[in-house]
Amino acid sequence: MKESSAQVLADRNADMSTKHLMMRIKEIPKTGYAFGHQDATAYGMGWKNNGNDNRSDVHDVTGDFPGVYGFELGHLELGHTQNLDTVNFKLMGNLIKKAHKNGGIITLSWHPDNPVTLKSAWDPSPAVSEVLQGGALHPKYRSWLIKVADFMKSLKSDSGKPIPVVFRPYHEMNGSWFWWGHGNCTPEEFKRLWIETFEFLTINNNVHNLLYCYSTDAIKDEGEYLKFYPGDEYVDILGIDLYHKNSTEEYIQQLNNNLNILAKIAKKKKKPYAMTEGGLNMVTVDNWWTEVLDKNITDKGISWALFWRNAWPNHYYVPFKGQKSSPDFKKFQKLPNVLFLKKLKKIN
Ligand code: BMA
Repeated sequence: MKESSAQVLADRNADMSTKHLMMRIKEIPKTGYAFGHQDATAYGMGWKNNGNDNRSDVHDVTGDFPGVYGFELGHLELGHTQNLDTVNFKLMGNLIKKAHKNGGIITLSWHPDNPVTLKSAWDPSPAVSEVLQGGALHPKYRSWLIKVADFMKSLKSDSGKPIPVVFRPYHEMNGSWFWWGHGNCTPEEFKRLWIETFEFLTINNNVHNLLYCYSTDAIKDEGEYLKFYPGDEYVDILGIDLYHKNSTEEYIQQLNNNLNILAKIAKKKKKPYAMTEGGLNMVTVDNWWTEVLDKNITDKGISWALFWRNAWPNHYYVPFKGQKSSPDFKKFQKLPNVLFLKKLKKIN
């Protein structure tokens, strides 16, 4: 690969705004890394945005908003008005617009239902071969992708410019819990799914506001990371999802080991990289943000780290007012290398 080709986006016809987003993402590690939260402004602990709120649990605690905003497209493919987590898609569009206007970066995940069984994304029944070109469900799957394309194209700023987003479909494919995951399709089928999705969105549907992010779950080595990788020409950003599930020691080891592997791969490929999901459910360690997280990710060169949603009292990943890790989270927000919205918007 030529030196310069690494600067080219997967989508050769990407909008100017998409190229600009890529530049910002590459620029971030020179200062630090951005802090992200899933569904940050859609709801939080004990509240739900009715359309008029400008609120996030992160802001309640720190007085600053996240730099990166994750939203989820699951059930868009079915034509539903709200996603699988009951976020209305119109509201989502407005929250994306607001986050973008304020200088935030948007990343979209997608947990599409299993197209064969019509059960959830977590139904591992084989389905990928059915939706690929030549498969019985290929036309139906295309109708799903058209809905995704339409939503992406509807994202426009006040002045009518396309809002660029990081699209992160078919994530955690090295795990076997999703229908597109390990053991439920072959790596070759997965790569076809990625490439056909990419081509259908860009070529057939003229979607040009996406950066494509490939993200695995935790890995044991470089080989596992790249097993399903569709190729440099179809990917802009490399991601990894790292959750603190067992002991703190184990997580510290995993952060260091996995982010070093990711950094090594990404540097070879000259692509930016990020911790695309993660966190400690219910943040049960008081000084988790500064001592467990920041200390072990700060020197890795990631562009951002995104924490999962504040869904219920026993399923949340960032503090809300009064939560035990709040004091430490405030310290974390003040670290010069940790970019919440106020600092991230300066990188433009
Ligand atoms: C999972 C959980 C689910 C949710 C899904 C998609 O990790 O939070 O409750 O439906 O993500 O957002």
